[in-house]
Amino acid sequence: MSDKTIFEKILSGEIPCKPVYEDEYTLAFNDISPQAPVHVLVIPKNKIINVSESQESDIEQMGRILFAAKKVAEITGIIKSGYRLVMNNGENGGQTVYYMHCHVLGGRSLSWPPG
Ligand code: DGP
Repeated sequence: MSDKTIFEKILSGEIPCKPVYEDEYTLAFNDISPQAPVHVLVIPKNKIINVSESQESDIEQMGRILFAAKKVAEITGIIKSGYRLVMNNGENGGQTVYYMHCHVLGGRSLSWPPG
């Protein structure tokens, strides 16, 4: 039985996806269940489970995720209007896929605080 997460299957090409943005370190693609007009996920190409499990050696990779999120905001046209970056972490944080991902949400006014 495979214990690969869905995002590892996307990275390996096992599950097809149309990238919104891709570089040497990251891949960004539309969320399957969009919560806003723009809802893109940015994942690192090297596995990190979440912020809690991250190591000092992951620092550059995590910075790359944020920079890729900015690229996604440019590509999707929300860079000027504003957007939200979310990283759900662990059970109470609402993380369902245990492979680090940054939600890029925009295209409408987002409320605060989150539920
Ligand atoms: P989180 O709750 O933060 O772990 O978010 C996981 C997100 O992943 C959730 O918004 C739905 C999305 N997702 C789950 N499975 C798939 C998939 O197969 N394809 C895509 N594109 N997104 C997925």
